[in-house]
Amino acid sequence: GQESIPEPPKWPVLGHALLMDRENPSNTLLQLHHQYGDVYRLQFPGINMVIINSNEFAREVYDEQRFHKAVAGPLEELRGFVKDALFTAYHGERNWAIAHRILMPAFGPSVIKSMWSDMFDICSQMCLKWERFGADVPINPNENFTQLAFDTVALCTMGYRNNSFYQENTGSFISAMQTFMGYVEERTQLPKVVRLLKGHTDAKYQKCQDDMNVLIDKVIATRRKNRGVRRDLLELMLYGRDPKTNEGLTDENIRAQLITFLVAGHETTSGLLSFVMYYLLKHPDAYRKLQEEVDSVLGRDPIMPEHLSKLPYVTAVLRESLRLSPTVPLNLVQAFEDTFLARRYFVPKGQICVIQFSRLHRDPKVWGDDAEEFKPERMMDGKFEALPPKAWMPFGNGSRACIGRALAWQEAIIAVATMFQRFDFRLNDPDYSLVINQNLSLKPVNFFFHAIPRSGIP
Ligand code: MNH
Repeated sequence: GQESIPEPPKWPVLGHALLMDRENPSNTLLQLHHQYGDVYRLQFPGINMVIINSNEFAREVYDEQRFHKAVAGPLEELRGFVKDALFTAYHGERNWAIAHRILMPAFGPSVIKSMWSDMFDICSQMCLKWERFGADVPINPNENFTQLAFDTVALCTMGYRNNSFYQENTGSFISAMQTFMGYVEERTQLPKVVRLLKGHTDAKYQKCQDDMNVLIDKVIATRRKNRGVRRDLLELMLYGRDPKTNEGLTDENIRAQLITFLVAGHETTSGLLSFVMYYLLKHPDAYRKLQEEVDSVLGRDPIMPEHLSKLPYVTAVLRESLRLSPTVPLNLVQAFEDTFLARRYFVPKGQICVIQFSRLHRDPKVWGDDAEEFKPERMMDGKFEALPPKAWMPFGNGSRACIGRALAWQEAIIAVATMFQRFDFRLNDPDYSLVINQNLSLKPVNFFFHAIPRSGIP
């Protein structure tokens, strides 16, 4: 039979807007999940969503025959700037397919491996800084890891050195980007009508975009004059041809793609590293196991590509952190045609569905009664590979999944292994309990630690 999707009581016009805890929406979402079940409907002015909270329903909406990526909310706002670049392209948009075919090889295993020494270089800058500051200075992971992640993507994809660790602040590009992303967040909170009426009239909003464009245009122009100095993503974008249409990318599109990599690649990876530190510092057993693995595999040597397969515990810690604290907290998809979920809930064509990773990743049917606990052991010894389909989705789904996954992964392993090889860590506040800031990405708030250089490691 047919049933309607459960829905909390709502106000006229505002719908469920007043229900949401603005500071911490995940509190409300947790409560609604318990109250209304694995699938329920929410309505805000101008948008109506079906919220997906379990593996059973995720498997349905991740069926690419029935649902496709939706560009709505913050993605729609970001699209105002970077248009049809990979992350913000509409489903089926022509330039997405062309760029995807040109760029996929550039994110392949051999290219990612060739980024090794650049990644290690940036990570060493961070470690040197911590060594010089010493054990007494509290370290803000969000700041440090944002600098690490930003400098890494900028260097690895386009040969640009932001030198964040040598600057007083993060540098003008990062601050322009952060201000801009602040606007994206702010505007996403507004009803669509208000957004359309306001337009993008704010001069500061425009200036951030101009600043970013100017810098990226310089990077592109310099490379045009120095063809072949690096074999990186920028080179491929400038001179690569789509094997299918034989078309290349326009300079405007390349600029948008580069900015997309920086936007998509720095907060996400930075948040992952912050949460890894949080979980390790709160779980001394896991901390000890990880450091023992690092010591026995690396000794005093710098990490090399051949070490990767010998660090299963480091890998499991990253996976488990992303399960409990997926730094991209949700995914939006849309129905191709009228359809039913679980054969009984009607979903009309175009319906937006929101997959809540924090709920999906705690589905007790998949993860068991200890789903809330941090246990890296569940992510190793073949158990990760044996998970049911669509159980662990922090990098998204199918053709629109994260193109930077292997880059982020290699960067994170280099960083975690090198940090624990060179330092011991302790919490600044031993009683710190996790407060999460949920904007476009998740990060821990007011979290500080100390890095104590280990004797005997150069
Ligand atoms: Mn990334 C898409 C998560 C690192 C560049 N990324 C996605 C999606 C998720 C995601 C989820 C799918 C979004 C959607 O369906 O709407 N990304 C992550 C996480 C990390 C990450 C959790 C780090 C940890 N991403 C990176 C890095 C880069 C990058 C690093 C760039 C170098 N991501 C992208 C791009 C897309 C994307 C580009 C869009 C791909 C496409 O749609 O073709």
